[in-house]
Amino acid sequence: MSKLIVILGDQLSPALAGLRQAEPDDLILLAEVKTEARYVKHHKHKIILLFSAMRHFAAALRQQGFEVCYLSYDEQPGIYSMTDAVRFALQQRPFSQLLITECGEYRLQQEILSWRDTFELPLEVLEDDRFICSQTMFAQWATDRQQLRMEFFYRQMRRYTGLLMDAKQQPVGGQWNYDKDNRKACPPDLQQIPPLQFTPDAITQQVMTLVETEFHDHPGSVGEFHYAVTGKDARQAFLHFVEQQLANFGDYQDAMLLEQPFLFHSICSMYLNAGLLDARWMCQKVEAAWREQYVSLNAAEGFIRQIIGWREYVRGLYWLLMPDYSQHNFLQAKTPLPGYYWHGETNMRCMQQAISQTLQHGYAHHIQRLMVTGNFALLAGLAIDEVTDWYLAVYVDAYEWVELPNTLGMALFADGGILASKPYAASGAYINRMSNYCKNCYYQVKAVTGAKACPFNALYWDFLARNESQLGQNARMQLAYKNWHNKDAEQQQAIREQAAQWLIKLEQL
Ligand code: FAD
Ligand code: DLZ
Ligand code: SF4
Repeated sequence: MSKLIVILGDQLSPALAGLRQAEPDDLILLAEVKTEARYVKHHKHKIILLFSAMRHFAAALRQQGFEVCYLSYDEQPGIYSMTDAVRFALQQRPFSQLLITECGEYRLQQEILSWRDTFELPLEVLEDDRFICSQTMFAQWATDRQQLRMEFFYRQMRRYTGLLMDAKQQPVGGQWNYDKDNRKACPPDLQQIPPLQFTPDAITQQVMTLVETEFHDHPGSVGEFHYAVTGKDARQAFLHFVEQQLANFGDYQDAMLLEQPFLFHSICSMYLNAGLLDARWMCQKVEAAWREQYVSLNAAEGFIRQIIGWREYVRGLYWLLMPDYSQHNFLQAKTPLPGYYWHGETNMRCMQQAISQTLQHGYAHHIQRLMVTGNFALLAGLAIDEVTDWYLAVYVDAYEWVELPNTLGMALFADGGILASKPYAASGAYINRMSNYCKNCYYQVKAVTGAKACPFNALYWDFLARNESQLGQNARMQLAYKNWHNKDAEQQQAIREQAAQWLIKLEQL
């Protein structure tokens, strides 16, 4: 008898474990459902990308001769959840087995596991081997370690994949990590080559109309959608990055420039996370670009570290520690999220830039997410659940397995140091060093107190003072605390009063 094979919206990979088991008499199910489309207010571009990519993927499967049951959002009343979609498909004919590949989010995984009781059918959940490190392999790596630092995981992944390794199994160039070369500010006149854009085809246009009607109150605007929706186009976008931007990726990885939303980043997480790109293939292309002397080692290593290091590491951590991980709030952060996170209207130029491009493109690069919006949330003590919901909603690449460790762990230090050895807290000086935002800001980056002082400054010192009982013993915070204690009592009081003012008028900054 045939199998019912379920493919989720972020599993659009021809080599998916579930699809490798597909036989001619099986039925493949893809479903656009309300529970997935509405569990946060996903950015409109995310819904367009996924629904259109799902429809293109289903069409390609049919062309290969597979039988596909595709449930589109507006054509199947009564189907709200993946469970409803499976129930509908099971009514089509008898099946011997229900098959799915591991899903990306704990929330949905619980729903899937409940199918064992809901449906009288054996359920097989296959390992998602699109990730290089399985959940079991990560758990083995984590066993008996006092600290789960990314850098050591990354070295293991370099050995395991052989990427950027020499014949003696040593890192090429003699170092594992060239991060110190990747922190240059970007000259504003350096030529920017934009990421590849795609004109929406008929399928995408249909989805755009649907999203305009059904999701009009979600962030973003339908009209500006130009992302790839097929594996072929996503690969073309990535190769464009390798040819045009990768050479500068390393040097300017942490830089930010006014009105330059993409700089030299790949803009590929949204494709990779949906399954349109393959992580191993991407890393091989980048390694080849270095071996052919097309790009420097710090660029190639910097990129590969993000994929086989950070990306695999946060996924491993997520599955190792969920569901408890989402409950952490080490610094007891509970201030409500100010409205400008949702509309971008603030006098803080850095926040205005990071948020407005996020709302426009569903994209901001890592340093904008970490050191602008994330840093501000950390310093102001914004409520963890509101901040994590915001990050999950506004980015096209957002799925909880990658968003939660990055937000709760890296940006907010809410896990108390499981992911990061110290909080990524910084004053305006850091943003000024890495961008040209401050020159164009209403606030003065060098001032700590006063009506026009940069709010990041007093909030930074106040963050240290406020959290000294939790952070004061952290070895990597000693210099920061020494600087704070070097200030006299009067200075400290003025700074803390200023911070209190900012927190009172947080909505008006
Ligand atoms: P590039 O700068 O070109 O980097 C290349 C690739 O490396 C990315 O496409 C991505 O796949 C991977 N990568 C880089 N850094 C990380 C990281 N820290 N964790 C995981 N993968 C990484 N990334 C997501 O994919 N989804 C999210 O929901 C997400 N939320 C984030 C929230 C916060 C608070 C922070 C600080 C980071 C978050 N990131 C998230 C990580 C990172 O910011 C994005 O992956 C990156 O900005 C995507 O842009 P890009 O494709 O141009 O990346
Ligand atoms: C994000 C998303 C959205 C918006 N819609 C759907 C959908 O309608 N059907 C579907 O199968 N998947 C969707 N997804 C992706 C899922 O939310 C994702 O598979 C899980 O969160 C696990 O990562
Ligand atoms: Fe941001 Fe402060 Fe710089 Fe303004 S001065 S852009 S608020 S860091």
